[in-house]
Amino acid sequence: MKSKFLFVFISFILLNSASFATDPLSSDGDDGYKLWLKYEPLTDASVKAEYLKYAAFIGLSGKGEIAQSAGQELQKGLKSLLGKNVSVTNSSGNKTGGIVLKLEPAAANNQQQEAYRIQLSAGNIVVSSESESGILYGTFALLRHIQMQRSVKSLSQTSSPKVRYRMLNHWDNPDGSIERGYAGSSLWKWYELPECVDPRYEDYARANASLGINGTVLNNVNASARFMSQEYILKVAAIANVMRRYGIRTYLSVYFAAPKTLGGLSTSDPLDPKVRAWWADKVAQIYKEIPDFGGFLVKANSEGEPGPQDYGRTHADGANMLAEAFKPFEGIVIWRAFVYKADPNADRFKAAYEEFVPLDGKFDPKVIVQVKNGPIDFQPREPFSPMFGNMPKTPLGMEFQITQEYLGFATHAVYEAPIFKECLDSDTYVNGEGATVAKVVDGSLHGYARTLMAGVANTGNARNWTGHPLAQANWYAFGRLSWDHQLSSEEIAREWTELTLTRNQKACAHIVGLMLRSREIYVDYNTPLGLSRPWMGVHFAPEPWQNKGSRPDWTAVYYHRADSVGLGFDRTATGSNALAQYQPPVQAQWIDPDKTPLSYLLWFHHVGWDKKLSTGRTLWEELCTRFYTGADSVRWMQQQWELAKSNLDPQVYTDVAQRLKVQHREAVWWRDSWVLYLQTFAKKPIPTAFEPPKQTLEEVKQSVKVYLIR
Ligand code: GCW
Repeated sequence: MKSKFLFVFISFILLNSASFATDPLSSDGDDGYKLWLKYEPLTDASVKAEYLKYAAFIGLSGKGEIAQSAGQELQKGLKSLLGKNVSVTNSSGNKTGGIVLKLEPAAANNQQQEAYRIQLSAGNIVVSSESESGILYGTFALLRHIQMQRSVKSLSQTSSPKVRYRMLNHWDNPDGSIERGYAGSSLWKWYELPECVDPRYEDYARANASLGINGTVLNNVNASARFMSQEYILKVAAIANVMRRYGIRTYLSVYFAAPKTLGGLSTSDPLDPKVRAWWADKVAQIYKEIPDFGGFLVKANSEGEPGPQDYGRTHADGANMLAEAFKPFEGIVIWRAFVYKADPNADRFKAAYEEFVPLDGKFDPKVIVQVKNGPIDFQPREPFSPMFGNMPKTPLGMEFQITQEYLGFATHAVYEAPIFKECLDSDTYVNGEGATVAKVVDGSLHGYARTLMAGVANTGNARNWTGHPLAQANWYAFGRLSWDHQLSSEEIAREWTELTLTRNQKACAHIVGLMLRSREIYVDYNTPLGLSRPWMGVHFAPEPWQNKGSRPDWTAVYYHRADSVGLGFDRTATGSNALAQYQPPVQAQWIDPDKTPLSYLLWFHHVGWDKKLSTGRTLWEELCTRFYTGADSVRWMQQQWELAKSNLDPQVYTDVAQRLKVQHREAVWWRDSWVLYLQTFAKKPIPTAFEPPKQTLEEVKQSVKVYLIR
């Protein structure tokens, strides 16, 4: 009796300590920590039986640490999915009935080292690749297939990444805060590093590797020079040691004036030999500690950050100086194109193009210029940046924003894959039809050797990583698209939902439907018909009336241009002529207000309040219709969520249900602010189909004021 009790007690301790190893603060129910890597036991008996036939062993041919991670992950996954402890062996010999992870010699015709193949061969499931990273990606793909209870029969696949550098950009500060972060504080515990290595770093790496992400920039682009000190390089090295095991290279954002502020030089002029020597030494010092260091990300001469222009030099001078420092190493320099000058008469839309396009061909081959998807700044809907396609001699990387800076922070459900896809699928018409932004970014249009897709991370130390449980899908979608931009938003939503929330097909359909419509719903109540930036400061409270700022383009009225005549920014030849930055066929889509798709209308035209639109309604009526149906549609989202309830974990169900209530309240807030404010120009009644706002403009303004009090 006594010994039985002891056995039960010891098992209890072991079980709990085992789960603590990866799950340091687990609570009752699904707290979201495991993301899409839950590996919940298979419930379909016939599928389970199929895989059990291949569960005799895991044969691992790679000896490096990435291959070891693949073996471990597979073992862990199978244990939970099939309930079987499968041992890992180094040589599978002629054995059958197992899963073989096989490193293949590099084939001459295959450039894509990270590609993988999964097939049934000689009685085994074989995952093969030329690289250990490829094996790891193939292993995650196999686990995804099993998790989704797909049959062995549909297992065969080959896959290769379309873009070489697939990375997250963290806007994390050394004090633990995150710029535009809504899921708690930074994952990186700088004050505890390098001695304390949080087990969570490994789970972060697993999650990224499962999507094919192979790089991470740990710190904010508004960078601190602190990261260039030996003390911090050692801290970074401790994180890099974890990332390396999952094929992820570590990068840093750099402060351009570090030679002065940290190095004590009298200048940071990129053409000064002492400055060049300082950076060369710095890079060498980093490689001593981090042999696979990825490179630098730089925000220069943007929003007050220092840069080469402080010394009369160009972006290319600055980037090339850093590239020179990386010459002896594999690392690269990623130079951001997010710049806009303080010219009150200028159109900010045009700024990045004007500064960068003339520099085409002047950058060192080690430099990639990283461009935000749209010309302004991560708005809920923007036309694609006109830079794409217009710098054929310079690799242009894509910068998407995963964190929901302009998309309702952590209280609004907005599935972002459609935003990413909309940009990637846009045709630049450079050299004719079919020249999509995706083809610029994946290098196929201009033959770029180095290609990049970056996403500004939405992670933080919230237990579920992203604050809003559905925001995990945005991290997931970014990663999947950075690997293969041809996947559809729907496929990705389905995968994520099945892996993360429920395998029940009906419930899945409700959730996927909600996700797919969520972005348009948000746009409708937030910035319909091509409106943008109705906010300053915190980037969330609705302030379309905001007209005072230290620069004209730091006011809301600069963007929407509401007046007694109408609404919208004229970017045709009668206005700023930003449209001229696009190829003629693109201009043709947007030049005529009668033909411009409604979703882009106010981006390019100042439209009269009474103008009849293609819907048969006037501009004013259409605006009201969008604001009202948008806000009402959040109710529809609530219903869809409710319909999935019985198939959801109660903790996740409640969390999302509560956030949807906030979303509805805030959607009404947005609607009322806009409608009441625009009414002061349009001077028209709200169409009778809609109930007029319950509050006055003054009351809404007051509530925004309260929201913004520090
Ligand atoms: O969107 C703006 C943000 C800033 C950010 C900047 C940038 C990191 O409001 O917080 O700074 O863009 O991308 O550099």
